[in-house]
Amino acid sequence: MAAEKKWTPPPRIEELYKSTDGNNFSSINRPTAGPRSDSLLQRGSATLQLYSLATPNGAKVGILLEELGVAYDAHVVNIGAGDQFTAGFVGANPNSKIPALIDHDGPSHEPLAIMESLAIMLYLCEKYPEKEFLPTDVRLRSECMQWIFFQGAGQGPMTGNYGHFMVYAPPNKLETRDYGVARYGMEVQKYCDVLDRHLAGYGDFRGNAGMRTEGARSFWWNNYTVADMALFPWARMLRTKGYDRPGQPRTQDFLGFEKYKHLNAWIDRIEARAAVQRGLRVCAGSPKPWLAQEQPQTSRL
Ligand SMILES: N[C@@H](CCC(=O)N[C@@H](CS)C(=O)NCC(=O)O)C(=O)O
Repeated sequence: MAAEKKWTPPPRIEELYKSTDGNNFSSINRPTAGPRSDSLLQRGSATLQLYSLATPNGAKVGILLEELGVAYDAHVVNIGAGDQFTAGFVGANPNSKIPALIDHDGPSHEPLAIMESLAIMLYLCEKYPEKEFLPTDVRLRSECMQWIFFQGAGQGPMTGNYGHFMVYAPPNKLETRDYGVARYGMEVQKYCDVLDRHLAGYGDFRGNAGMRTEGARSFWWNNYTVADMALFPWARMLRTKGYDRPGQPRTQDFLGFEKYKHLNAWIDRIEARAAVQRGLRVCAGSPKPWLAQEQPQTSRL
């Protein structure tokens, strides 16, 4: 029997870069940070300036701003065209990823730039506490923060990586795609099950794992909070057409998304909110923004 070929990495990772050719983002991906052009950010008249795109990470902030009903200007950052690498955007987010927010009336009335969608959301919830989207009670706040971290460290990246291997990875990398889709798709199913079980009423945050202690929850704690707004866009992504491509099964069928009954009902409830519908359209520069070639637009909301 022939010995199985062993994978041996080259001495340095740079020798492998070529093998990423053909993925949708390979032309803009680099291992270094910093600006690639001198362009500065556009600025509107509101104190809050949002630089974003209608992806799930962008939608989180768009939804919260609409739910808060505060004034802001929203600027489309076309990540397919490399707008995230301008000097202006890098000044707001050294990691060159949407969304970024600049509050020109930040602490001590000084401008404050914020990167990371969840950090932006927590900042806005604290700046505008009237709607009580971030619980102040210590127990509820801790529960809320756990789900916020769960979202940012797990649900979002895992779903994004699943999407990468499902639709953006090079079409000829068959084994790599199978592996990536299986690995991240299984994780995504697990995350969906965690969410579904929470909404079904399992878990009481007193350590009674698996015990169904309450009835089904309408929102994350029956009250609608920042955790709902954070978790919603990536969960919804799996039942929209975002990862559907001709000749491939629909992602919702592929992952068996209909079996997450409580999760689906929760998505329906959130989708029904007018502010959420508006939030999903914030910075929607094109139906497939990552493929768009047009110049950035500025929209006054
Ligand atoms: N953890 C970040 C992730 C942001 C993120 O991944 N943004 C993507 C679009 S959804 C992006 O800007 N990608 C462009 C790039 O990586 O060059 C957040 O939640 O803000």
